[in-house]
Amino acid sequence: MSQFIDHVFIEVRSGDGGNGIVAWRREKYEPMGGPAGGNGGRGGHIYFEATRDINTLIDFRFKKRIEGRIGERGRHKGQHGKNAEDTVVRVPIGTVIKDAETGDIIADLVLEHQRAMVAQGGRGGRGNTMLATPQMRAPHFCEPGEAGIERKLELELKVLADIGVIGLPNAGKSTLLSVVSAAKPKIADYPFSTLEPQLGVIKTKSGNAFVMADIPGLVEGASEGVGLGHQFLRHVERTRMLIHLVDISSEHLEQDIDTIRAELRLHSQDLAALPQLLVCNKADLVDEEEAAEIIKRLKKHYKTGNNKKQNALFKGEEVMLISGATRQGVDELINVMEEALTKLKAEQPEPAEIIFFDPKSQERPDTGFQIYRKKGVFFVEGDRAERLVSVTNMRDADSIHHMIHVLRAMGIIDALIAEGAKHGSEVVVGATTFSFGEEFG
Ligand SMILES: Nc1nc2c(ncn2[C@@H]2O[C@H](COP(=O)(O)OP(=O)(O)OP(=O)(O)O)[C@@H](O)[C@H]2O)c(=O)[nH]1
Ligand SMILES: [Mg+2]
Repeated sequence: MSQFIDHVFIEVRSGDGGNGIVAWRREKYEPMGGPAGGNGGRGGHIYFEATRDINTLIDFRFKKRIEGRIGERGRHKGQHGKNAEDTVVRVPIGTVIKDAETGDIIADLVLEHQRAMVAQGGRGGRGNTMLATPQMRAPHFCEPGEAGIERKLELELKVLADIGVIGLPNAGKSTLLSVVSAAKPKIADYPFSTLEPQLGVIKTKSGNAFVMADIPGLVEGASEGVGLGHQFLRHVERTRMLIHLVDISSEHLEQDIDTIRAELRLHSQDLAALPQLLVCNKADLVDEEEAAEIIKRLKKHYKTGNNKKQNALFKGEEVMLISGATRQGVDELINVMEEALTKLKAEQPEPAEIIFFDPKSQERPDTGFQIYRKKGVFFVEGDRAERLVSVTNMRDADSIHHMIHVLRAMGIIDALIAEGAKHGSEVVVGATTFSFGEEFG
């Protein structure tokens, strides 16, 4: 548990729709019946799903591109091709998915089984059955399947901590983390020695394990951007409870406490409403009696015992005394946290499944094309144009007519003319070469 934020860039492409087909009814007494080509099936969607079974994004270091399955092509007798199976990419709970091009957050997967669709599969193309009209009862053409959606994504793993430790710089947060877990954070006798949130796993005697995060950098003005604490508070927003650590030897203890509490409230009401345990650290620096006085004073001042919910969680231990240096009170603190967390987890069962649909998962830059000229030959590049040509029957005049109609509607014919294509110019679309103005004009 060293790295707090795990981070990768990947590409996804949903499955292309299956092509429609051209087919004809062949019945005993009707040798050449009407059109019978079915539609292609839908291409596979791409989903991301959060799971407990994975803890890192390390798999994506080698799996940089994920492609959805292609829909089945249409079948004979007017039957549609099968939709492709969707692709479900499993990621750890706590994965934030962003559009790498815009930086927009697509989904923040914080719950087990939570899903987000990031790219919708292409629709299947229509077969000639569906394309028949009263004017053209027997079309010899069909539609290509729609292209899949291609996206660049950024995945970021923000590990979810059960407990967030907040407190002024130098309060001893890193020291506490290092004594309750195997984490080895930097500890130093000056403020801001920790620059990024640190995580540690606390293993309790009864065999439970929970994650504690040290959230550094909270100071007065943090909610206005002073220090680094503000951006780190995002991480604590997902924790179930907070430990507010203070240095009991401070000469202005109440002021220290109020500063942090005020920053919390300014940042987010939800955060301020989390169960919070006030823990006085550095007990070894004051004598026992003095410490007991201070605890009494704080309990009275903050009337912690009056908060029923807190009370139920912490059983009158709303202000605790520890020393990270000598480990005094640390085992009791672990017990209190464990009990409170067990209750909190039981109170907030996780919803079974939530699905996000990103509207952008349906945006198809499908109609885009490019024309370039090389040694007098015109090349048309573009997914939809190439697919269209690939499903067109070049021996059938109606089909070619339909293809040209669609290419014209896409603006490709005009663009070729603008580029200088003339009667007889060679035009290459995908794997097919045309003579402009004859089949193609
Ligand atoms: N005497 C005493 N010193 C402590 C105790 N806990 C921490 N310290 C000291 O206090 C100083 C700050 O401790 P850290 O754990 O680095 O404090 P922090 O809250 O992580 O500080 P930042 O990362 O700067 O926000 C260090 O010199 C620690 O050795 C304690 O219980 N008793
Ligand atoms: Mg620290």
